[in-house]
Amino acid sequence: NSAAQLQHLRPGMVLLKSFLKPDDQVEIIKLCRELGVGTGGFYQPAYRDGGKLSLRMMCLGKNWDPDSRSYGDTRPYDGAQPPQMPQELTKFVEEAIKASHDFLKQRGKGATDPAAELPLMSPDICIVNFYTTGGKLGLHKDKDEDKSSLDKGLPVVSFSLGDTAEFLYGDDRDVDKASKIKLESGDVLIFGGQSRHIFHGVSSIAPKSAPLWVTDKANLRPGRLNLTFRQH
Ligand code: AKG
Repeated sequence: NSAAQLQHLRPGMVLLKSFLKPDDQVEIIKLCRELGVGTGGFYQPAYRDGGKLSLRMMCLGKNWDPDSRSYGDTRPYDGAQPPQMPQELTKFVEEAIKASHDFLKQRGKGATDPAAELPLMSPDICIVNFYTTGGKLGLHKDKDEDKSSLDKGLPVVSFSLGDTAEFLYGDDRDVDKASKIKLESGDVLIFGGQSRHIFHGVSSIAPKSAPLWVTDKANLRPGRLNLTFRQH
């Protein structure tokens, strides 16, 4: 995508601004809506103490349960099996990793193997989060994948659609020390290798910041859709 702009945020962490084209964004939103209203679709997860997450969630490929922080074939909420991972989505993930590799290679003047900094990954799990304008997600690490996936630093690939998020990341679970970036509709964020274990979260969603193709063509309700892909 010629409009895409890549930023190297830290070793193993790349932000691809406007990587998903408007038509691709519309396609992904429609796909998530179709899957989201069916079996294993969106629900509001809760912890066993009764607290609820400030977002709605759907898993593809395998279920991830926020309360037990573990993966499974069905979800405890209603016993549903998550929908399969659509091939269309896998394709975008692979293109994004490849674009990051090209970018890292150019940047390092071809001296280093970009896959050493950011390993290749073929996703078998996607967590889809929908944040309304009051939605947020506290600083956390993604550490429930298989040990071998984590040890290899296989990246998390994240797609942002709809309203803009303020995204926090850093080495500590400390909001004041965290770096802040804006994730806008069409942005892809990748963190793997040395950055696989960063703390990250969403502090706020900017109301009415979604582009027109999202609100008018895809008819996304106010809020933000985020897809994070991983290899279990
Ligand atoms: C997660 O699902 O683990 C996230 O951190 C999502 C982050 C985001 O919504 O950008």
